[in-house]
This record gives sequence, structure tokens and C-alpha cells, in this order.
Amino acid sequence: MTITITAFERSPDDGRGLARDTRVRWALEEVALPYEVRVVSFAAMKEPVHLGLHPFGQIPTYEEDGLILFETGAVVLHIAGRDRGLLPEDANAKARAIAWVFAALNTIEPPVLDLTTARIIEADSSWAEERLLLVMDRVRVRLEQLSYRLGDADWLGDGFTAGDLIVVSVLLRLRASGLLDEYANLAAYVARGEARSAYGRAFAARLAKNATASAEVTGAPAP
Ligand code: GTB
Repeated sequence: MTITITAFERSPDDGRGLARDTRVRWALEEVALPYEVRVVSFAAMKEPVHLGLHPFGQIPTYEEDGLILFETGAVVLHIAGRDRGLLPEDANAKARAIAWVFAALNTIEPPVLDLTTARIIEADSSWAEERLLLVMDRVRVRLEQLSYRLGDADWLGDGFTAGDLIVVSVLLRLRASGLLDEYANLAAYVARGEARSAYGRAFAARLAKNATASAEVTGAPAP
């Protein structure tokens, strides 16, 4: 059984792990499942071969024997259901951990994505500044609520789960905005996630892939 995931040939974030393949890599590392990565160019993602794996022409995808999956949340939950380590045994605790995966993707991530759009894509618009302030406040509302719920706990449930993996991954996208640092317990929570050895391996693998891709383009040796 070989697990293969897809990732950007060269991630636009210079390999800082913000693209969603990092979430899948992290989950696989947490449960110590070996995997292979097939990189795809932006053009190839829109070609029929990749569209057969992912209807929307995106990364990441996940292949394992006869199974082809897309949607990071579904992939992470599949990995969590397959091997121990990311979901609690207790049925109620497991349901709560799954709820955090959905909360991260459906409730926390939308304003976080709006912030990226406001900071980058809409930056040149005449109304950009006004919109940015509005979106930042929407993000703050979610962070405030999450900060209150986390309190001084290490994780959102009893021990690290797939829910924390996705929540931390979503929060990581806020680092450049400085908003995360307004909530000391959330900044520490994200740092705890990043300090996990499984995250370290996932991050290093993504960075190395980008370095290799850059070296191929520039002709320079990969560091
Ligand atoms: N809902 C899907 C999922 O969760 O799997 C969303 C998948 C998705 O958005 N994939 C993005 C993609 O393939 C890559 S992760 N985009 C190409 C396209 O749609 O044509 C989003 C992403 C991209 C880049 C950065 N970055 O450079 O910082 C961060 C996140």
C-alpha cells in the first residue's frame, strides 16, 4: 500500500508550509505512515489527468490503493480514522475532535481567507484600506472567541487531535498579519503545534521540495 499525495511543484509561499498539502503531510507524519509526494505544476492541475483526482483542479489529493480523495479535511479525517494518534478512542471525545476540524474549516478559516484576499488580491483597490480593517476585525472576533475557549489549556480537547492539527494550520496563515500575536494563548498554542516533531518533518519536507524546485529553475544547488 503506497500513499501518494499531490503538492505544488513550487509553492508560492517559498515553501513556508502554508499550502494545504502541509496539513496532510503533518497528519501522515503524526501517525507515522510513509507517503510519496507527486508535485504538479499550476498548468497540470487543470489538465484532465489531475481533474480525475480533484474535480476543482487543486492540491492536495490523496491516493491509496483504490481510494482517491480530495478536500484536506476529509483526507485528514480519513488518515485519523485509519491509524491511531489523531482521534481519541472515546466516542464523545472523538466527536468533539471532529467538530473542531469542521469549526476550523467552516468557521475560522473563511475570515482568515478573506484577510489574505484583502491584503494581497484587493490591495490596489481604492477601498482596500477600509475593507482590510473590516476583515481584520472579523478575524479578531473569531480569535477572541477561540482564545476564550482555549483558555490556558494546551489543546482544544484532552490531548492533541486532528482538530488541533487543522485549527493550528489555519491560524498559521495569520502569522504574517500580526493578528495572532494579539492573543498570547493562541500564539503559544500555534507554537506548541509547530514544536511537534511530526510538524517539523512535514515542514522540512515542504521546504526541501521548494528548494529543489528553485535550484532547478536557477541552476543553483539546493541548500
Ligand atoms: N477546500 C480545499 C481543501 O481544503 O483541500 C481547498 C484546496 C486549495 O485551496 N488548494 C490550493 C490550490 O490548489 C492550494 S492550498 N490552489 C490552486 C488553484 O486553485 O488553482 C491554498 C494556498 C495556496 C498558496 C498559499 N501560499 O502560497 O501561501 C497558501 C495556501
